[in-house]
Amino acid sequence: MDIYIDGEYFDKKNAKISVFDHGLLYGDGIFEGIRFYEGRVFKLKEHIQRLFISAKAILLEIEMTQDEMEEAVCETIRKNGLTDGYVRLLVTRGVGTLGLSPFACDKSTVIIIADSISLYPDEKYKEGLKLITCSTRRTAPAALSPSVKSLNYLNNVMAKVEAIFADAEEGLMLNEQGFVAECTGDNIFVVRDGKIKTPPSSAGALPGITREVIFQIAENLEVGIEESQMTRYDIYAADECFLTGTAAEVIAAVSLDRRLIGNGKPGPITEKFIESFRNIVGQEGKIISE
Ligand code: PXG
Repeated sequence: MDIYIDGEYFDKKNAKISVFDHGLLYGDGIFEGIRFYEGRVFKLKEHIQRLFISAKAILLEIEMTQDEMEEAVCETIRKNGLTDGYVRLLVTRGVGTLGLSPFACDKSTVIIIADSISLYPDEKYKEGLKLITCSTRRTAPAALSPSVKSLNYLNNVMAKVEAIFADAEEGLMLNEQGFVAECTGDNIFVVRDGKIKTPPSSAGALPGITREVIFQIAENLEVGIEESQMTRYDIYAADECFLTGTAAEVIAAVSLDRRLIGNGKPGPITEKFIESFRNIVGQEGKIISE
């Protein structure tokens, strides 16, 4: 495996960064997860744009242009001879002295890993996921905007642990006010009476790139969709529910807190969206081998 660190490639054993990198010391940095299918990188521009906006929000200077970053992602995939997989792209604050100030860091570090990822076992894509509500809340906007894809995922990690301990595959995270935000690593959608609803990003949902694709599919299929403040009741009362994320793709959720959602099986609209999503990822995306 060839891993990109600041323009050079290292094998897995030698791909290392300093213990003085503020990404490690303070979780000071940002990341993206990007998928590629059949030799094309899906929504590459959108991921890189979101990365640069996250960087701006935390005053992190990336010493590359967006075009150069896109090329570095493609080059890393090419170097690894992959056609299908997952890219984990990180930008850390870089090496500095002890102490919080990011201004003690010389320059940011860019890391690109191209690998495979399997978030849920295959059968879960047919059966759907069990969800529980986590007591760990989504990051409050007054602490850090939940739109920044930062290297601070500890509350999401703790929420995931709650889900695993409760024998569920995913955990639902509420915001400080008790409204539905999203799951630990995916956005959430419900279907009721043929219409789709998802929480707005102001409720603590990451502005997901897969979430955007769902809006695009809804338009193509002429299915009504809207952002709406939601409580857990809206999920208990839904006919269908599904989750989206680059790693998770589109997957049904069939129960929440032991209440079956609809009849407890992936619903027809969810299945249509899964099929449509699979078609889109096979057709769109930046071609890697150029
Ligand atoms: N919400 C959160 C909190 C996320 O971290 C999503 C939603 C989905 O967004 P996209 O843009 O991917 O549709 C995410 C995505 C990883 C990893 O290890 C990354 C995420 C989720 C799970 C694992 O790279 N981020």
